[in-house]
Amino acid sequence: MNMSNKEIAKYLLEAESNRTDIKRITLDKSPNLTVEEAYLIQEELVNMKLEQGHSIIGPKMGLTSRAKMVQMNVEEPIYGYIFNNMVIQDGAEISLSDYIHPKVEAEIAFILGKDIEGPGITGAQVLAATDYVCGALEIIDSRYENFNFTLPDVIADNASSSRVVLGNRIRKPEELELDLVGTVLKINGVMKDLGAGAAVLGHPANSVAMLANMLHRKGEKLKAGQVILTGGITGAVQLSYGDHVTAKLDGLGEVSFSVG
Ligand code: 0L1
Ligand code: MG
Repeated sequence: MNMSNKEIAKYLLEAESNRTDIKRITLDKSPNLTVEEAYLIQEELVNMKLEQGHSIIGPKMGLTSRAKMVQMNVEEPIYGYIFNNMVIQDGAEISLSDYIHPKVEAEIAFILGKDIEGPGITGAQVLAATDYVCGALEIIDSRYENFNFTLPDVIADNASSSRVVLGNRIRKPEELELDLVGTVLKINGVMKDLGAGAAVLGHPANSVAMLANMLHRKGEKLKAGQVILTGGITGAVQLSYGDHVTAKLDGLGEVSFSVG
């Protein structure tokens, strides 16, 4: 079945708003989908969300850990977009019925003070352009059955983006060694995973640099004021009814939410 990029984007958006999972689009709808074409579908999806009146908080990076890159057999992470209606207050309760099969991962977010335009951006340039960093919990919720996708599928699906909880403790990036930020993810007091900032491409600033360089390929840049999720320090853990999720990040405090 041949569907246009717009039709596929609409199909993905409907799955998101109806909270129903779908078969990956490379199974039958677009078997030969390339990474480049997948980003065009993502662009349609982003434009549709903008037309619905939502605004972009910032792009995010995904598949930044070595483990996820090996699992997906890719050399390069991917990006997607976080919108204003995806932001959850620290400590809030979410309803499991608003999701398909959500997972959570702990991350570091960057809040930019200056625009960053590739190519050739380095982590040091990113740090100089960053006003603040904070801890974050990202909820990912692939629209595909059983999180079963290929790289182009997940790119088209806005990199599984669903929600984000930003921590209240904001710090200047120079106050911390971000690669050494120890992170513990707990559910109901039980440790589910742990890591350090270096799990994200060696240093979370490298993730933002890579994002700026990737966006340059389509003539875009990172903008002052944007909040950038740099990628999971921990693995992604499945959420269930009654879960109380906390991430503790050294120097960045605690971020939490509950699942009702
Ligand atoms: O934020 C992420 O790393 C998610 C990227 C997409 C892969 C997934 O859904 O696990
Ligand atoms: Mg993530």
